[in-house]
Amino acid sequence: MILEEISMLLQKGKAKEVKILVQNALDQGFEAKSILNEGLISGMLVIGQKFRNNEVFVPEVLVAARAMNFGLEILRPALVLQGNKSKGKALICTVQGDLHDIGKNLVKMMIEGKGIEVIDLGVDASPETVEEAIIEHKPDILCLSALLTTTMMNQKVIIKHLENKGLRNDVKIMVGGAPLTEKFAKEIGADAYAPDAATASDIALKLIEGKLYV
Ligand code: B1M
Repeated sequence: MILEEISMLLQKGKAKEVKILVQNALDQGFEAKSILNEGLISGMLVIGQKFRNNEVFVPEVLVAARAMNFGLEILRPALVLQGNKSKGKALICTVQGDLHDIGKNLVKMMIEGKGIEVIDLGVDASPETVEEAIIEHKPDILCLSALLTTTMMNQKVIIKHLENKGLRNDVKIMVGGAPLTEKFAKEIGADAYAPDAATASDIALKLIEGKLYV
C-alpha cells in the first residue's frame, strides 16, 4: 500500500518520488499523522537500524533524511493549523555540535500546529546564539533538541550559560531528543522533557499557559 511505498522510497532516498506519493496519499484521504508515522518515520527507523548495523552509511542516511524533509514539507500544511492568532512564542534549535534536524523540524511543526509562533535557530546552536535570540525575540519557551550522547550535555551548557547571564528565569525550557530521559532533563535543570513531537507540542502549550508546574 501507499504508506509502505513511501517508507521504501524514503529508504532509497528518492526525495522527489516521496514528495509525490505523500501528496497522493493526502489526496486519497490518508490522515497526515498516518502518513508521518507509517510512511516517513517508519522508513527512517529502518534506515536508523541499518546504520547501527553498518548495513548503510552516512551518504545513504543523508539522502534518506533529505527525502524525509521533502515529505515533511508536503505534510506541513496538514500538520499545522493555519490562521490561528499566536498563543505565544517559542525558540527552537538543535544544540552545538549536533547537526540532526529532522526531529527538531517535526517538533517545530507540531508546536506551530498549536498556534504558537516558532523561531528556528537551526542546528549547531551555541549558548551565545541562544542568549542573543532570547534577548532579541523574548520567547516564552526555549526548546532544545539533541540526538547524540556526546551533545546532550550541551543542553546543560546552554541552561548554565543562561543562568550566568541572568536570563534563565525569562523562559521555560523544554528538552528532548532520542538519547534523553525525564531524569536527565531534571538533572540538567530543564523545566520539561518530551519524548516525541506530539507530546512536545502539548507540553509547550501547557508551559505557555502556565498549566505545567515545575
Ligand atoms: Co546520525 N546518529 N550521526 N545522522 N542519525 C543517530 C542519532 C544514531 C543513533 C545512529 C546510530 O548509531 N544508530 C547515532 C547516535 C549514537 C549516540 O550518540 N549514542 C548517530 C551518529 C553516531 C551520527 C554521526 C556521529 C555519524 C558519523 O559521522 N560517524 C554523525 C554526527 C553528526 C553531527 O550531528 N555532528 C551523524 C550524522 C547523521 C546524518 C547527517 C547523516 C543524518 C542527519 C540528517 C539530518 O538530521 N538532517 C543522521 C541521521 C538521519 C540519523 C538517524 C538515522 C535518524 C535520526 C532521525 O532523524 N530520526 C539516527 C538513528 C535513529 O535515531 N534511529 C542517527 C527521526 C526523527 C523523527 O526522530 O530525531 O529522534 P528524532 O526526534 C524525535 C524524538 O527524539 C523527539 O521528537 C522527535 C519526533 O517524535 N525529539 C524531541 C527530538 N527533539 C526533540 C525536542 C523536544 C522534544 C522532543 O523538545 C525540545
